[in-house]
Amino acid sequence: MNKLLKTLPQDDKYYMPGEFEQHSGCWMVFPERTDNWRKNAQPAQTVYAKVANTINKYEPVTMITSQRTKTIATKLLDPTIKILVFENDDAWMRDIGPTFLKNKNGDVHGIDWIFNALGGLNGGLYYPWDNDDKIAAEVLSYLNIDRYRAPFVLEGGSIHVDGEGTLYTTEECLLNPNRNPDLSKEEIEKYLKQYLNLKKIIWLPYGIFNDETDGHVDNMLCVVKPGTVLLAWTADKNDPQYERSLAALNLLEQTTDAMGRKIEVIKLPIPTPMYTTDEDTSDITGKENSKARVKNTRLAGSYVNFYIANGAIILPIFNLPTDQQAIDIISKAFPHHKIEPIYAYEILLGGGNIHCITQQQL
Ligand code: KQY
Repeated sequence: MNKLLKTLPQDDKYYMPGEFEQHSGCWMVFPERTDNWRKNAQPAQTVYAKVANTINKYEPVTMITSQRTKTIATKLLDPTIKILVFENDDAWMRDIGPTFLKNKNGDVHGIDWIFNALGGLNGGLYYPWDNDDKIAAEVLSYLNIDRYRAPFVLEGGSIHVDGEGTLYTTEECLLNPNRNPDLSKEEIEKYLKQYLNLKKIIWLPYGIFNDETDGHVDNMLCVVKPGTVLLAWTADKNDPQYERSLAALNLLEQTTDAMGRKIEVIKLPIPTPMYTTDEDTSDITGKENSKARVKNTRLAGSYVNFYIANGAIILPIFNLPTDQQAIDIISKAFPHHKIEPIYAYEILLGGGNIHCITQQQL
């Protein structure tokens, strides 16, 4: 049986590797809630299955379902994908899954962060969230991996690391009073350093415009390798995203990472702005316990929200002219990875994208 550890990862010399390092697999949760996913969640289930089947070509995928969706998931998923039934509240494995850590011998531990559905009763995205808060512990228990229960609220989508002591995050999210209202910035930094074994936190001011996650960094920036990042970018000064990306660029150009390197920033233009239509929002039922979906809302589209699998980039695309430019820039940044573009508008409608629905296991 796995243990609940009472020590700190930093003292135990465990750290979080960059996502670009080798994984032993990937975890996902199957979507079903009809107050977030239109048309009885069927279009979302189809695209989640496509993401899972694609990742599974590169590393083994495990899919969590409820008892209710096990049969449909079994039909849609490649038979080599393992399906486990754990009750859940929504389908954002990046945010509810464990963060896997390793030490220099390759031993693995996991962090189980406190989860409050991205803001609890103060702007959170759904209610209740108690099943989702249990998922990380359930996964670690299933895998027999020892677990740290962190004493503060954090979602996996709000952090990126380079595996060499640097963490990237946003003030917009981590300092939002709906996450840890009793902690100062310095206290949050101290906890991040203790739990992820870091030397330097780089605080971007904002994430993507109108992102309901309160600016998760995984929609704004990702680490290509230590010292190099891709940054969501627009050159359109009239786009509200412009000031956000410019503020991030200015900060990144003026700082160094934990190893003292200047950071190379590769600009990755955002998709042409997308707005929800009547068809996107009208077929959502039972809206009391989750964020309302309103027509004409600017979606938080970004090409940065991809998953780095072993040897492949699983990239959201939107059937827009901007897709090809993103593929070209990402191919150049990851010359040894195959780019696997997936039409992912349906995941975007639910409030995130491919990175948000996946969690790598070491
Ligand atoms: O990591 C994410 N992007 C989660 C988004 C949750 C959206 C819930 N509607």
